Amino acid sequence: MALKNKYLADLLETVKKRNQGEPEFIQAVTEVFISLEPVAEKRPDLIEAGVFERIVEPERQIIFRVPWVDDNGVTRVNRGFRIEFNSAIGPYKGGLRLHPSVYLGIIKFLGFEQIFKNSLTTLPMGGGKGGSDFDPKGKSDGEVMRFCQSFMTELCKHIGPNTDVPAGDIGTGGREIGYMFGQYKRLRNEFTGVLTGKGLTFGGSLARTEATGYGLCYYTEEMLKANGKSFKGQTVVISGSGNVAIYATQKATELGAKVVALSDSNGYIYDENGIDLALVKQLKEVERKRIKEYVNVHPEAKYTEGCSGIWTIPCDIALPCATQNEIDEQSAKTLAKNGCYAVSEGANMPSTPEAIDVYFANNMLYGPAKAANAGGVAVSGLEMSQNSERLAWTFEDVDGRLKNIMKEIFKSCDEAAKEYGCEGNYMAGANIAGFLKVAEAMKAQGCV
Ligand code: NDP
Ligand code: 2IT
Repeated sequence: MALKNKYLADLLETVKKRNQGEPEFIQAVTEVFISLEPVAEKRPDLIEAGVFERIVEPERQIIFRVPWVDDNGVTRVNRGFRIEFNSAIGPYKGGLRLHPSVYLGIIKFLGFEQIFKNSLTTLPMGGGKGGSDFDPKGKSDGEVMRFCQSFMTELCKHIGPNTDVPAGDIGTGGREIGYMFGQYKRLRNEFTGVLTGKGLTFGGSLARTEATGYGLCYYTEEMLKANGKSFKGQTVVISGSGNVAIYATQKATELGAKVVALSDSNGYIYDENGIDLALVKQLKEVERKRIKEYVNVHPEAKYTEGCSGIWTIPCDIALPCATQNEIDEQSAKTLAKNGCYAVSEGANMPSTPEAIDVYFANNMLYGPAKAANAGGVAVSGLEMSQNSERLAWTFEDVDGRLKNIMKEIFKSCDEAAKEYGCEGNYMAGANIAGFLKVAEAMKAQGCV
């Protein structure tokens, strides 16, 4: 799809020139600009206030060296990033990704999307993202700890509970957040809610671990309900087998669905009896093993090498929960051909633009990442509130608030889509609703 609005088309050209070699960032901006065309037509005041130009330029980009010593005494060097993208509605907020594929373009696309996602949660959080090309896979606990301590030694100069509050993402879970929190506290001599996703004994929130996967299912259930459907009795395929995938599997199953497949970057398992989640948790959360080990316990299940084949499994609902661009045009066509009628995104930007076109061409329900996976950062926002009042809420309290937030997010997407003439297009609805709140704040605060 090409941009028709001349102002946005020209601005997109500038963004492309300024951010060469960062295709994921350009992809994210292009999608948002396409959605915002009716807003640009209706709101010349926002163009006059330079909101569009300003929102695509990060407020601050920090890139730093992360030296650490491995178990053999060898010095290793990684690159660290923190993109403080937008603070119009609150302190920068967003996760830290630790994966060898990390470079500036990945962190910028994630930080850009985080602005709109955080706005949709209704909580006061700006957009940010960070990470490193460090690969925690195959590293000892000691190596991971030394990396995290070195990473935080630089990062601590830029973050704070009222400035910038990082959290987890791919490769960054409870272990990594614990090491980073310990180092921040030691360097600053401050016990504050500077990170979210902390352990429950030092300021973490109940239900944060479950939040993204649960929230994805709450959002998806709302979307299904609005279209006369539900998870009950449906066959679901979920990619990934990390934090988001595991708790999406749990909640979808609780809501009456049968989840038949999970994956990792090496391959996927298909278990037509429904995934044995206790086993997956043991393998992935405790033993840090590969998903193929599943078939050692369940020989009736099938393991296939290569992760993209998972989209050839017939299903009613697909929940991509691994990584960006994991569903391409061909996979989307296969899903549609096999009768899949809904795709809802736990991962960030898991569908290529061509795949999204296929969803719309086939009248599939499409839950876009910014809205559908906002439950994780929403509960991070609730963790910040608990840290500020030095209290810990119950699981039921946090989970109840999460459910309400996800319902409200669906409602905002649905209503914005209707108001701007694209009913049923929740991607446009999410981009418009998320953008407008930030844009009003940017306009009100003047040219900063
Ligand atoms: P984890 O590190 O816990 O799990 C990631 C999963 O995705 C693993 O199964 C991993 O397989 C797989 N994966 C990662 N990279 C690739 C790749 N390049 N190709 C194929 N598979 C891959 O991360 P999360 O579950 O936290 O994150 C998953 C997605 O959800 C990401 O897109 C993240 O940005 C998004 N997200 C996470 C939130 C959170 O709160 N954690 C909140 C909102 C979105 P392997 O082990 O082989 O690498
Ligand atoms: O992509 C995301 O929203 C996250 N990785 C969670 C961010 C957070 O601050 O909890």
